[in-house]
Amino acid sequence: MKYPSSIVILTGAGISAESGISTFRDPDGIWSKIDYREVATPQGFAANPLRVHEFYNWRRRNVATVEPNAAHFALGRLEQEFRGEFLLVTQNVDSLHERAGSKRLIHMHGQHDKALCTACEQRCAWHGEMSLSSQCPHCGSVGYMRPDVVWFGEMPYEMDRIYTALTACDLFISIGTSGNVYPAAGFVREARKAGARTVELNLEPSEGAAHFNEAEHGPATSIVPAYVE
Ligand code: BJW
Repeated sequence: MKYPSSIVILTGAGISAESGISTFRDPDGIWSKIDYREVATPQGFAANPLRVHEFYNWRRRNVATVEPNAAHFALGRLEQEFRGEFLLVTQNVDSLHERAGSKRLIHMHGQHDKALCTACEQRCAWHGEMSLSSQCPHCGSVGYMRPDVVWFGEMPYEMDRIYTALTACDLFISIGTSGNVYPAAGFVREARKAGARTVELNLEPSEGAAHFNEAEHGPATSIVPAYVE
C-alpha cells in the first residue's frame, strides 16, 4: 500500500466498549434498555427534561470511572507520529480520545462534559450533575441548560470541516461504529468518491461493510493497535 498523505479516522461507541462504556445497538446496548426517543431527541427533552438530565448524569458518572484503552492510545500515538494531514472524527461524547493524547479531534455528536444554554446559546464545561435548576454561567438564566450533545434530528457539529477533510483524504478508517446513523454512516462513500482507501476495524461487519476496501474484525484493543502500528 502507498504511504498515505492524509488520513481521516471515524470512531464510534465500539472503541470505548472495552473501557467499560456501553455501546448503543449491541444486544445489551443502551437502546436495548432505553427508548432513544425519550432521551436522544429534542422532543424527548421538551417532554421530560428531568428524565434526559438523569440519563446524561448517569453517563457522566460512568465515564468518570473508566480509562482510555489500547485502541484510544494507539490513535493518539498515530497522530503524533504521522507526518501528513490527520483528522480524528468521533461520534462519542466521552473524552477518552483526548485523555489518550488525541488533539486533531472533532466530537461530531458533542460532548457530555459540556453544556449548552438554550437561552443565550453559549457553551460551557460541565462536569457535575445537571438539573432543572442548573444555571448558565454566561447569562445567569436558570432552567435552560442542556447537555451539549447532538440528538436525532439535530445537525452534527463541524460538518464543513469534516467533508473538506474527507474529500482530501487518501486513507479513511472507520472504527467501532455500526454504520446505522447518518451522516457519519455516509462518510465512507464520500471518502471513496475522493479516491481514498477505506478500512473498517470493527467487532463485526457493519451496515456499510460493502463500501470498505479492507476490513479487520475483532475487539478494538487488539485490531486497532495491530493495524495502525
Ligand atoms: C466493537 C466492540 C469492540 C462493540 N471493539 N468494535 C440519511 C442522511 C442523513 C440523515 C439521516 C438519514 N436517514 C436518517 C437520518 C436521520 C438520523 C439517522 O441517522 N437516523 C438513523 C437511525 C436512520 N440522523 C440524524 O438525525 C443526525 N442528524 C442529521 O442527520 O442532521 C441532518 C443532516 C443531513 C445530512 C448531512 C448533515 C446533517 C443526528 C444523529 C445524532 C445521533 N445521536 C446519538 C446520541 C448522541 C449523544 C449521546 O451519546 O447520547 O449518537 S445516537 C447514538 O448513535 C450516538 C452515537 O454516536 C450514534 C452512532 O452509534 P455507534 O457509535 O455506531 O454505536 P453502535 O452501538 O450503533 O455500534 C457500535 C459498534 O461497535 C457495533 O458495530 C459493534 O459491533 C462494535 N463493537 N464492541 C470493536 N470491543
